[in-house]
Amino acid sequence: DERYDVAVVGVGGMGSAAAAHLAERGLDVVGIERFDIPHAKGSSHGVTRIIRRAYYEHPSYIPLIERAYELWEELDESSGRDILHRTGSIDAGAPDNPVFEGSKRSCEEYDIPYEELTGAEVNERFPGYELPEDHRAVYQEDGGFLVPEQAIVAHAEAAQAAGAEVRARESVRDWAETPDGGVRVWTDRDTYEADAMVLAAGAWNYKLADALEGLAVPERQALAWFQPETPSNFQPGNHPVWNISVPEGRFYGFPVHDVPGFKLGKYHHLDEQVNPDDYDTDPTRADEEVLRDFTEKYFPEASGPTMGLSTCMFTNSPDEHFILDTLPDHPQVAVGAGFSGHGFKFASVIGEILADLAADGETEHPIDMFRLDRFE
Ligand code: PYC
Repeated sequence: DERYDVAVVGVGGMGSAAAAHLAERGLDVVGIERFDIPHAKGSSHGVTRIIRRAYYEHPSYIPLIERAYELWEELDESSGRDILHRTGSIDAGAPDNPVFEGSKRSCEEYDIPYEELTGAEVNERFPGYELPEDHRAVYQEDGGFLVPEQAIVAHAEAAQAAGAEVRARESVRDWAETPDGGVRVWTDRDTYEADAMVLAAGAWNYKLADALEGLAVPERQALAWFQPETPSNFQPGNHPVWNISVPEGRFYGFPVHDVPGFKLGKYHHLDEQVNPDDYDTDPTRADEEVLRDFTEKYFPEASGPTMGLSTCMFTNSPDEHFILDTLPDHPQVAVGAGFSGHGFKFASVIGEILADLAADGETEHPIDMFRLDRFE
């Protein structure tokens, strides 16, 4: 049997990027995906994903998001697909909330151009928003959205064009280290051997690595698309993507793109931890109500009839920061996990990091904050 340089398990947001980076370095790659490429059963479907540069979660993400932007631009160009859309971003909330404060801190620390606005100023400048007037907001012009399904296709096609073998509808059952320090991967169709492996199985990662048990926990999420009553206020040119912290929780949303309706969601929607192989994927009236109540209050012009509902998963780490590392007992296995609902925008650079870790065991990207040993 052929021995590959690297087996990539999961060809979704992260795995497709890793496969592309590895293959483009001239390595022999097999990518294995249990569903379709792309599919709607994990964490990378639903037409739009926010990208924002004024990263409120922590300034350590800024060098990574800068590189992610560069790589998205390259992919957009090389694939001819419309992947990256700039709309500007709003990070807002009551005066000392962490979304506004964190976003401003990251901009200050990394000299990112931004504007500080009150809620009243946001509402005036971007009709459709109805933030409380005393809210504080960071507006950052590079924010926008990615089209995740197109990004996955572009990365998978780039991997294939560089010689990678990509296989869908094939489920990894197990893997083990080989006596010579490689890996053997058993699927429901075949067996593969490789020198190294990338684990990028999203919500399924914890089932494939004991070291991730309790550290990459899937959570059910819901999304809604509501028809705006003033459509022009919710077009990409007029409506920045947003993250907003209010007493009801932390929410995010988008202008209308590709499918009808203004899309929004709530972080940690109903706090439901799930088994990705067995949970209620059908959206419910309760899911819808949380999102409609928020919309009626903060974006009332967008609270028309429901256009669509969907569910997806976050995979949460204990501190909601990413997990990027090699496995403690298996240095030939690179893992990207626990993206905690804010990973997709980084997929382009995470592919590069996972490729570095699988091919060289190390990376020049600053990932100290994302290592597994922080949980010891
Ligand atoms: O990171 O902005 C974000 C985001 C939006 C929805 C989930 N995460």
